[in-house]
Amino acid sequence: MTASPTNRFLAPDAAARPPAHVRHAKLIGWVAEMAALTEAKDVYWCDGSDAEYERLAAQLCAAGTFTRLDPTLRPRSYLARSSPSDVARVEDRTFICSERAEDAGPTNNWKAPAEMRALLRTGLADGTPPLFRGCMRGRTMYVVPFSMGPLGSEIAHIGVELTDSAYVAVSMKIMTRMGRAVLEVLGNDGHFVPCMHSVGAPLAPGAKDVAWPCNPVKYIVHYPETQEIWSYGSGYGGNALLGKKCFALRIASNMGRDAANAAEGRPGWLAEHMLILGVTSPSGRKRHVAAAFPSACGKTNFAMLIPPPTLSGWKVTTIGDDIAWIKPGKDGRLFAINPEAGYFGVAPGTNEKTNPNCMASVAHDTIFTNVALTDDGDVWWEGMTDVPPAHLIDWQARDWTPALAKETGVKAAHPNSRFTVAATNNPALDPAWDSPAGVPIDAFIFGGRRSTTVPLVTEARDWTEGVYMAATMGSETTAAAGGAQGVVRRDPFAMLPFTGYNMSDYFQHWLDLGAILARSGATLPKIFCVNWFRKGADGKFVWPGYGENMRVLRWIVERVEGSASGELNAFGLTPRYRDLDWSGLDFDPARYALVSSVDRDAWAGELVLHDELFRQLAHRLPAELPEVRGRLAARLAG
Ligand code: SAT
Ligand code: MN
Repeated sequence: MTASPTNRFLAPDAAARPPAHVRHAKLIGWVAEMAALTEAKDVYWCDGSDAEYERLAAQLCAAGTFTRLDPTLRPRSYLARSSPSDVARVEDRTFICSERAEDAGPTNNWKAPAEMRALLRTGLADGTPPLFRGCMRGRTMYVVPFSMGPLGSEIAHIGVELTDSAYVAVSMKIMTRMGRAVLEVLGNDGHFVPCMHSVGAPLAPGAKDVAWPCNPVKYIVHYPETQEIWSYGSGYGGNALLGKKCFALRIASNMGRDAANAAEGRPGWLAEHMLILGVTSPSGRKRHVAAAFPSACGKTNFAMLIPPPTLSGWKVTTIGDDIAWIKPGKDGRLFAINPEAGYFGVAPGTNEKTNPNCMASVAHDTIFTNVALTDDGDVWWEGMTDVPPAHLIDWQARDWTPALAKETGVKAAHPNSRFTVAATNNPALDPAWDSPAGVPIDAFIFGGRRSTTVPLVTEARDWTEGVYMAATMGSETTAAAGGAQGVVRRDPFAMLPFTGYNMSDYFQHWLDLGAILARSGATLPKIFCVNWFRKGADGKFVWPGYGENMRVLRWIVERVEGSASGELNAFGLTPRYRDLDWSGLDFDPARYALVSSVDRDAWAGELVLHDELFRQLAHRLPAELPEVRGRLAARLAG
């Protein structure tokens, strides 16, 4: 490698001498080039071992990034506190840099790749240096090889993240199949997606580091044509764990679409913001469901659901809690894998009642970020217990008491505080969760967070109407992303922040895939739309949610089986009160009406919002969607 003249801290040849087991010339060359650009102090190749995890965790404790939790209360677990300026995904700083702006489409931020490369990597014409030059000075660059999907599976893809954050390296060990085994699969010339990450906080010689280095300037950048990711300035979640939203959704959605060719009858595949669960009926019949919800709308809870006692013959098992890669099998059925190996879930609201499986999962070997610390060295967050502890250290390391919270409203845990935990910690893990072939999907569910308008559950009349439902889905925004919360925005397929190309083309891809599979004689999954979040006049949720969602899931599965009935309305098919199993739940028809009614006026208003979305997406919008809208309007008027 050529060390740049300003490269004072780079151990000479640090990157040029990778471990003996690394044989991939292109990877070695790229690592050397990036070490030179970033002027990293040294380069460390992660092997993914437990010993390495423990070493890095100890180092993070020494640096003040991690606090080791009490070994009896929370064995082998840590608490990290981020900078208050780095607590969520930054959608306004996320870019899809396709060659043509129209291929990113109106819902993505776009910059020409050449312009972005100048900004990040090569420097501006006026001499402004690129953001990545020297950005790792004084820091180690970790080389993190990872597989999204079971190692060696035909559906899986490999990435390599270079990062100057040890927090990211240990998180990637939990969230992906990470380390030396991945390099074995990669061999001498296997394909990998390069994922470049820096917190953007070079350390001057002798300077004291902060616990959570980051930069006020942030860029989360994707180049779909060359399949590259460049992320700068943030160490948090999806901004920094690049296998997750950046690769497994934004880049992978491009891969799945690029693999399709409608004219040649090639369906391609889907990369979706979906949990995957297995549902086993009392008779032992197993079905699989993939469900899309926006961030922080309960995907993890749904994926780990425990049915209420009266439905205890039913069983739900988790394949994935956030992302699904879905490919047609030889028989035309759709098979899904979870590309991830862990959960990066929202902590607040999680408790023994709402999600006991999750509480068991995070009982040990967990990294917590931005939750509160108890006086005995455990964690706490809003909603974990009815009565909060008398004293806590809050997520910003300040004293916290219930009285203070009452007075000022200050939260002990950040609303987007998270746990990072391996899937194998989950007591409800499905035996097929790591199956290279994936599981066959029988139903898709799309759900938003809507306090009004959208009924509890509706089955689409057919694939096209299902795509319409998903495309026009709205949801109230949550703390998972920066910006205003509780505002209804259209979030097509819960993919608004994650589709790595033009949203209209994405709709077309779904329609084409359905048409191609239907032509081949395959039975397509049924499509449903759900809403757990309708509120009553008192502002409280009407539907109890959580485990009680089993009642809806049962109806969905029985619709797939052909054994449950419902009633057609303007929007689709919904269960009547008598079509659901109410045993053990005090929920009368009047309450059911509050969560299931389709109000004509509200829907007239909703259609205006659909029109707004279609106007925004008019360029290349599939004609089928306005056609469905026309039919819907006619039924509402009729
Ligand atoms: O921060 S993440 O993108 O990983 C979580 C989410 O928004 O779903
Ligand atoms: Mn998510």
